[in-house]
Amino acid sequence: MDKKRLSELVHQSDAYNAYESDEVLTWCGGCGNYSIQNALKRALVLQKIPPHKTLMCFDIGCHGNGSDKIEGYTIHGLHGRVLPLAAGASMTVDPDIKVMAFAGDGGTMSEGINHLIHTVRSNYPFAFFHHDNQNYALTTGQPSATTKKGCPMNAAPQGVMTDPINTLQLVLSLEPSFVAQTLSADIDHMTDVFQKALCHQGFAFVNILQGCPTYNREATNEWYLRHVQRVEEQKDYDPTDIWAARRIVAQKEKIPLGILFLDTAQKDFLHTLPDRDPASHFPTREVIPRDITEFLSALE
Ligand SMILES: Cc1ncc(C[n+]2csc(CCOP(=O)(O)OP(=O)(O)O)c2C)c(N)n1
Ligand code: SF4
Ligand SMILES: [Mg+2]
Repeated sequence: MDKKRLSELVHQSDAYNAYESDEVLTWCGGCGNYSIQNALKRALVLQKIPPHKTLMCFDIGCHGNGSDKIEGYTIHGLHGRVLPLAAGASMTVDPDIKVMAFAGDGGTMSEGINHLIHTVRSNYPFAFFHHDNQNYALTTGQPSATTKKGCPMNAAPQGVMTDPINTLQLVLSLEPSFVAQTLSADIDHMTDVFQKALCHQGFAFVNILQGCPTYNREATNEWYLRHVQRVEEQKDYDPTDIWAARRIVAQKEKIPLGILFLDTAQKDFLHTLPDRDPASHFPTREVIPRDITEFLSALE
């Protein structure tokens, strides 16, 4: 069965519906957050991960308002701080729980850029979905570190004076283990990339070029679709070659999409820790279930 057909069938399944929440969606019409969350649900279902086996950590922002739009365990943390939140969670939850983090370009590339650097270096075991809509959207369209130079924004009507930061170049300079880029206008591509990120043993950095029709009128879905180039369609592209990845994100002709870099040999943070003699398992495995019925009834 082709991927498109499979993806459509997933959308109609009970496993997909288990992720649907009753909350009212509040994003603007045409917002990329709809398709991102749709692709995430498809990817989780295709990976056979049910809602009760997830822990989704959300930053503050438009994307973060998705925290109650999806079933599963969710935490809505502080602005710019979702990475240490998810890193801590990934160290302490049961290893069967899939930890994920979601944040915008504002929180990630300014307030929390220090956390990004150390999370990549430490290779914590969780997947990170970076919603890059090139602005601080929830606070009504201020420029972020990824806004294009010269682009007029609220609070910068003359346009931003600095060049945008090259997020992928920064991440690739930190010896990452997984770096991918995808596009909110292409739900099948996102579903595919998200599944690979969910399977990765280590920190999976997924940059999502997200449409924000309300505040980012320059990089529209149509504009992106004209400018992207899928690395999986380039037969000589080698995602295990860090310099190939660094070259492709440095050039300005086309925006690369797909798995740009993958190092499966790198151990994630948990597996770099020495065993606590004589135990050779995670501390969470040592939690002993206790019957607390008697204790609870004493409190009534
Ligand atoms: C430390 C801190 N600084 C600023 C804010 C105000 N604030 C809340 S959301 C937001 C914009 C978020 O932009 P981004 O992270 O790109 O997410 P988006 O809304 O674009 O999805 C800002 C500035 C805050 N809540 N906390
Ligand atoms: S302001 Fe932009 S990111 Fe926020 S909900 Fe509207 S379209 Fe989406
Ligand atoms: Mg943003």
